[in-house]
Amino acid sequence: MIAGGASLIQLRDKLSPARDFYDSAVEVVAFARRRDVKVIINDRVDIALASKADGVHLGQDDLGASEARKILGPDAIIGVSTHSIDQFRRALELPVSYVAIGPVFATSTKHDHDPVVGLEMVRQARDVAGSMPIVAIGGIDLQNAASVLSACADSVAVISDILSAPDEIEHRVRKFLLLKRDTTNNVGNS
Ligand code: TZP
Ligand code: MG
Repeated sequence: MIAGGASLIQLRDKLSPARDFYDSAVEVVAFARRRDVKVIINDRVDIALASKADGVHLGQDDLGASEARKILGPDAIIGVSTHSIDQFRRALELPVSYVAIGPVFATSTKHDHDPVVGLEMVRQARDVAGSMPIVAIGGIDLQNAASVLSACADSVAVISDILSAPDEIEHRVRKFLLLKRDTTNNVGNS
């Protein structure tokens, strides 16, 4: 992913015991930092702190963003997932660095996910977000990413598309970034 140009990578591990997740985090953070790439840890503020990661990504049932901010400090990247426009609005009041919204499309990566929110909710989120960066997540692939970026998400968070062809991860990440560049140029020109 780094070779393809990713600049912010989330380490997600729902299965490993904490000490194994921590070991992976230490390794990933060291590798990424040497390449000037930021790493955030999914769900776990304790592992983010202990591994000196750049931040944490919080779900609705994880430790709250205010508590995470107190623990990780003012420079940490703290993001929160939201699944409705009400949750999104509430997240805007929190000390977060970005707000994620999803699942935008159907996904099989997260089995307990909330109902699909669709592109319309990404547009609604943009209307209320001000300068808060919006990360769209859930079922985003190279075919539909342009529509998500055109709905004015700032970023897309992608798992299955880039894992669908393990030999092509670098190539696919680069294609996502080209889509982002092209869409941003089009939006800027219109
Ligand atoms: N939260 C909402 S959808 C999702 C998460 C973590 C999974 C996104 O993965 P994929 O494979 O890109 O749909
Ligand atoms: Mg989570």
